[in-house]
Amino acid sequence: MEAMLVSTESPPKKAATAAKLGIFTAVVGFCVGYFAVNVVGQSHGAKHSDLAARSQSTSQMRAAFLEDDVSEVPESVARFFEAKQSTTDTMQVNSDTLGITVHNHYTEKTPIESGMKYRYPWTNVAEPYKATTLAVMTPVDGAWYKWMVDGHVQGYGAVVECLFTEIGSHDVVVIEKTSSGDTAYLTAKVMVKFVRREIRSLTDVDREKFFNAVHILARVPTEVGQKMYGAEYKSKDYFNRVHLYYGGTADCDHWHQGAGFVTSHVTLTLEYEKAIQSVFPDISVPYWDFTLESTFYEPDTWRSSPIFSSSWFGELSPDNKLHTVTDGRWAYEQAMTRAENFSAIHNSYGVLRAPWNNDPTPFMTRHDHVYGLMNNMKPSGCKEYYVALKKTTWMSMSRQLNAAAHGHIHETVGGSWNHYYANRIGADNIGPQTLTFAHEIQALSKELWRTGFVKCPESCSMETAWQNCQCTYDASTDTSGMTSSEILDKAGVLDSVEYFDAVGHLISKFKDENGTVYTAVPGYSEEETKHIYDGLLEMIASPGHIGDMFQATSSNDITFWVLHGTVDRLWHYKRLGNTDNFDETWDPYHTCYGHNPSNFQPFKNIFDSLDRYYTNEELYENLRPEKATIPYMYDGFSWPHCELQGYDMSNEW
Ligand SMILES: [Cu+2]
Repeated sequence: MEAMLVSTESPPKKAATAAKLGIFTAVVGFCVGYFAVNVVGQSHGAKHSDLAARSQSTSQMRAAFLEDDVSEVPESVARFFEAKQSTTDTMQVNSDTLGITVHNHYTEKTPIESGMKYRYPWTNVAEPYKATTLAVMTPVDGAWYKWMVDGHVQGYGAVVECLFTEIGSHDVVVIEKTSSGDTAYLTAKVMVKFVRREIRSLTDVDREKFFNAVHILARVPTEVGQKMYGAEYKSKDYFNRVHLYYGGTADCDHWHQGAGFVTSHVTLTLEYEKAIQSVFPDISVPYWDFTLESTFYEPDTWRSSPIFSSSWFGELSPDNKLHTVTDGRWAYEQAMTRAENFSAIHNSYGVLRAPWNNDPTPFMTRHDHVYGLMNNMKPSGCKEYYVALKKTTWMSMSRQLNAAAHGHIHETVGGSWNHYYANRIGADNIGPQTLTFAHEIQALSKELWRTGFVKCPESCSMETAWQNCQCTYDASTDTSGMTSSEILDKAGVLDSVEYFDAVGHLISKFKDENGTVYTAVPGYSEEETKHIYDGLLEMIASPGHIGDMFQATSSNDITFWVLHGTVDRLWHYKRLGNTDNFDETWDPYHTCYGHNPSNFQPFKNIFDSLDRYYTNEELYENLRPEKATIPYMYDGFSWPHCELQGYDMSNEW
């Protein structure tokens, strides 16, 4: 553990960081002017008084230094820090008034929700690589103060500054000596963690730094980046490939539609956070609380939220044939081409995308339509969060986190287009029913691909038009001898689909009580039923082109990385709450590897350096929010806009 004065000479670790930043200067050069304007503009007045205070404390420091005759701390102080477990993280000796505050420029105004019941347990929290102010709460007139951090003299005076560089618990002692010679001590444990904040509450500098680090990961390959930034650096393509390997194989989805979704995505985000911190050690991954968009916008207006300005997440519905962002920081964000040498999984064009998504576009894609129709959804929000918080079992909560509390962000950001049979829906037929069906297309056609009925060409050159290189089900070449209903049943489609007949009647039951597929759906003749099955198969036979966020390399879109922290934040809150009402049993009955407690996930050396992969249950334990070893925490758990709508967002029940 180490801590140091901001103004002292750099130990090796800090020097290494400075070198990194030096390398980086050229790359971020273009935005330096922007930083300068903002920083100076915001804090001109504040800076003045700050400097005055600092020079005052410097003069105090010299005098205090000469007066320092307290060279040892009492036994009780030493014992306090050695104790593995204590009920409190501060202790006073010879005083009941001495107290301290720990803050930085964020927590000075908005303290972290910590040190109270059903929140993080630590009274004093600091953030690594952020200038931290340690201050005596009510300094005694004429008294002399000395600070020790992790056994080293940190400074003198009622206020000192400190820069922690390692996460975990740090020991702080402040010694007070009054003019009459009385000595008192306050000992405090300070928990140091990266704090994840809603992206809108970051300073301009921190937000820019985060986005710039994301750009570095997109442009510097892992092998090069590890030489520059160290072993924790991994490129964007590395993360895309991992997500593709676990979400894009034919056997089943190892990362979604089961409890493994939570542990995998939360740990992937943490691994990503470590990678961006290898570039800038003081940043963390912000989260996007889309309940704000959900609350304050309508389905046809939420894409105009300022969060999608070209210098933040970028445009959500680029108006061009490729559905590619062409303006701002995500303009022409690359999707890896010629990926055959990099990944065993890719599409027919060799682009690093889900194999059922035969889009040749070499850039990140987004669309506000699904299945050729304007998407009528907006992010889900307060209600879905509330429902997640009130779940009483881990199994049901993980399902809610996987689905509704995820906000429909993947679908509404990614969208889909170029479905071959979508034009079967006539313009005058579009109603809520058609849209419900359109929302399901991606999942349904993916299952047809998984069962081998939808097939994609082995490979297509980039010159091949998309119409000639489609993934589709072709009845004329199907040698299985199966009927449409048998194919749909084998792919599991009949258990979940909601289909609407030509006049808009909903058909959602395709099986009788015994699970036998109807040869005549109630209310329809056998002839009509066959027609329904054939039509349904044809409709979902063409997965079309799917926006990156809505398929297995969703991690190519910046919105992916700010989305799963949002889900994790709810999980933190739940686990800090009343555990008497939360059954944490993890059922081992999932049929797809990746979703059971003993299944391994592709992560190692995240919480230790044992060089072995973690199982889901190990991740579940390591990710407990109250643990000292988890490197991050969230700034808080309040949703005033949800409370105003009548949702009780407490976790105390
Ligand atoms: Cu995912």
